[in-house]
Amino acid sequence: METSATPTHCPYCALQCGMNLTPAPDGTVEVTERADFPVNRGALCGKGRTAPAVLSSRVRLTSPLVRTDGVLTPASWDEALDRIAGRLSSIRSAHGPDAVGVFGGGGLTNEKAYTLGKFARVVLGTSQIDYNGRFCMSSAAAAGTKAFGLDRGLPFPLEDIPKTGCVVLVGSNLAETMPPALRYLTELKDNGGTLIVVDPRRTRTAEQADLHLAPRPGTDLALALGLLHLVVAEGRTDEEYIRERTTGWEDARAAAMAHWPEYVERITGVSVPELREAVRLFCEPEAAMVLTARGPEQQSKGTDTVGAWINLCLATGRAGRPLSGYGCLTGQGNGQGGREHGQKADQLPGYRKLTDPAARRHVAEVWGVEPDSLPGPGRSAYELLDALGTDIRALLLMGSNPVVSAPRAAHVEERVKALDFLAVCDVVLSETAELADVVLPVTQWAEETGTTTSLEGRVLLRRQAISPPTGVRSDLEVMHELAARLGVEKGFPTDPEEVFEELRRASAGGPADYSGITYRRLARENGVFWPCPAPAEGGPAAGSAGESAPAVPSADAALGAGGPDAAASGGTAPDVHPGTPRLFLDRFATEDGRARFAPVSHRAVAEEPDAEYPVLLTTGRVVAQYQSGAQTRRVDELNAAAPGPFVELHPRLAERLGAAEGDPVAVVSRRGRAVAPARITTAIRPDTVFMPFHWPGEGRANTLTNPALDPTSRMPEFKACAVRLEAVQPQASPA
Ligand SMILES: Nc1nc2c(c(=O)[nH]1)N[C@H]1C(S)=C(S)[C@@H](COP(=O)(O)OP(=O)(O)OC[C@H]3O[C@@H](n4cnc5c(=O)[nH]c(N)nc54)[C@H](O)[C@@H]3O)O[C@H]1N2
Ligand SMILES: Nc1nc2c(c(=O)[nH]1)N[C@H]1C(S)=C(S)[C@@H](COP(=O)(O)OP(=O)(O)OC[C@H]3O[C@@H](n4cnc5c(=O)[nH]c(N)nc54)[C@H](O)[C@@H]3O)O[C@H]1N2
Ligand code: SF4
Ligand SMILES: [Mo]
Repeated sequence: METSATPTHCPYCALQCGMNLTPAPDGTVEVTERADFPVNRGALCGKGRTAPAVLSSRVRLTSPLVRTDGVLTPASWDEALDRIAGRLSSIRSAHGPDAVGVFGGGGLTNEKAYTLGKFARVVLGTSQIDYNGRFCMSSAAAAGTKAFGLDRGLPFPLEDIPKTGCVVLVGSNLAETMPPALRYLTELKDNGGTLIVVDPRRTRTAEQADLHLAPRPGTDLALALGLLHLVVAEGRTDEEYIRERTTGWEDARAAAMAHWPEYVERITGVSVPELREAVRLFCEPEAAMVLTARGPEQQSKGTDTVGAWINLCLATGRAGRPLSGYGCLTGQGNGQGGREHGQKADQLPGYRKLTDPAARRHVAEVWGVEPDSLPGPGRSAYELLDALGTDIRALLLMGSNPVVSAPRAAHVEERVKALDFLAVCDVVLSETAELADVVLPVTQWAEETGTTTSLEGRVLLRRQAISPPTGVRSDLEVMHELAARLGVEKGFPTDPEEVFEELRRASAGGPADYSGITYRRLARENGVFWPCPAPAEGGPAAGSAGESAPAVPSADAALGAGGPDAAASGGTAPDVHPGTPRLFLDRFATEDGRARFAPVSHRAVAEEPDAEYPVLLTTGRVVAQYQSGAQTRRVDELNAAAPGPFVELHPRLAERLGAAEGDPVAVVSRRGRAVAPARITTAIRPDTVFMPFHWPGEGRANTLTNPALDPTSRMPEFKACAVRLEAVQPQASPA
């Protein structure tokens, strides 16, 4: 057997660390350092290092399962596929196409996400498709689109971070959620730059900060407005930039001026001197950045909140300029690409809008269907899950475990159980797959090739390194087989490169234009940043040579061909667009090229604490587990490091409760009750408790969370809901 190392990328988060995989003679796979990939330069976190454990047939599915007499029972592929196609088609005939729903995931490769969106619209004819990315960065995406006319998580590569003057990191615990990226912040400080971290908890990331602001959960909007108020009051605005490059300043300014520092201090708990210090650190250097993650975004006002942080960048001239800007740290492995190519309720490939007639015509032509046959926009993720068992009678689920990860999870679990039919494609028997009528075992990262788009907007080739075990098939094969059984013989290839070739055409001319990217290029270069249009017919792409004007207005001409990695990768052919590492330097992607201020004002969280539920619960992650834990809870080393849920609380709260370290504590919200051991620490605000959401069962954090949705992004309020704490008598251990 071939034992050479294959350069590829991690299956988990959006950093998409490079790694080498080598199959060992005993059937295991060895992960070794891949130093040529510039983003992580060989460094990996524990999850990436242990990822091959999930390839083992000890923990994964290797046979289709069909529910027979109430029990999931091994079955042949034909039996399982026939069952799915039969049920989907009879439910569609009885209740109409929208009675069949599809739920995807931001971990799926671009090829899978694209095919899933096409499958829903072309084969099933349903409008009811959305995905877990709605729970992830949708608020930042909505705010970015409003402000800049385009949403790409980071509009600059990570390598710019150490060179700026100040980074404000809002609600990101990078040290645990993307450990190799911490290096960029360390280098920033080594270079004399400063780091401000905004987090209700003094996290491992906050410990690195020059200034840590610890607002009450759900008050970032007030905080950002208070900072903008001070920027204006202290005369630190960049009037020329505001005049030349933005619109809407008057209204945004008026809204911010209503947020006096003392008022903001009362709302957030961040003192006026701290606010002033933050403004000084942010405004004094020549360049600065604001980066948000799930903290400020997973709120029922996440879009306005991110809008307020963008306002701060715009008012100070810190967007669309070298080493300055606003960025969102996308989360899942393909969180960026997964939101561009059509598994979102309102979207067509290339980040096109499903409601745009020109977009419908373009994509329908690529798909060989009539534009009118494409359904309109459907429900958002939580609304879709909430409709299961009522309007939506059948669901095809690929790449998510909502029974653990969706808000108000006990209700979602009930809705899933109320379905007439559930089919799940997964690599393991997740908690949601356990409820399915048919489970299909699929191939995963190291066993298949595909592309992902990292948090930098860098499209990457994740190469196959080993053969899949017998019994499993790829998601692309599943969709091909189901399409054929549902009467669509063509248009669902199983070869990822063939899918990518079609995706290129479907995305051509759209905001997320991949048409100039090929597998061959990706194999040669260390990723290509979109937009990357194809060369015009019969001539070289404008801008490709570095001396002519870029084809994309926002392309970074200063970088020249090939972007930051051109030297390392040997450069690109002269008739090839170099890709766009840095956006907006010349103009924003709006019609008039100007960025738009958001005229936003603070409002409370959907559920403020009261006498009955006096404490705020916020939720998030720990370094050793990933998401719903479906994959990482199957890895011994990770379980040893993070064996189960816990409730992080301040000593004052613990004392009032009479709870000691490790004692079980019940956390009760209007949605339900969860129990987990106390972890007592002064690193959290005394009015707030924190739970990670990686576990099912008694300690499931999402039993408690509030599905109050942001009106624009439809993001649920994972980061703030009202709870009360109750002491639980520890179970007497048997004598
Ligand atoms: N180990 C690990 N890494 C991961 C993942 C994982 O599950 N495990 N998931 C990946 C994915 S999909 C994502 S989206 C990213 C998420 O990456 P992060 O956004 O870094 O992760 P979270 O822990 O959800 O939230 C970050 C911080 O927000 C803080 N926070 C809570 N409420 C508020 C608030 O109201 N305001 C502010 N400013 N902060 C608040 C929390 O205390 C927490 O420290 O991580 C990716 N990487
Ligand atoms: N309380 C609370 N809840 C949260 C959050 C929070 O901060 N707090 N964060 C939210 C965020 S940001 C996110 S992204 C979601 C994530 O939550 P989920 O959507 O549940 O994400 P995962 O646990 O990654 O689930 C992915 C599933 O797909 C499977 N899988 C992996 N690769 C493939 C593949 O190639 N094909 C197929 N078919 N299956 C595959 C995995 O085994 C796993 O079962 O959770 C959200 N929920
Ligand atoms: S930081 Fe993210 S991409 Fe890198 S090894 Fe860890 S999980 Fe994988
Ligand atoms: Mo996420």
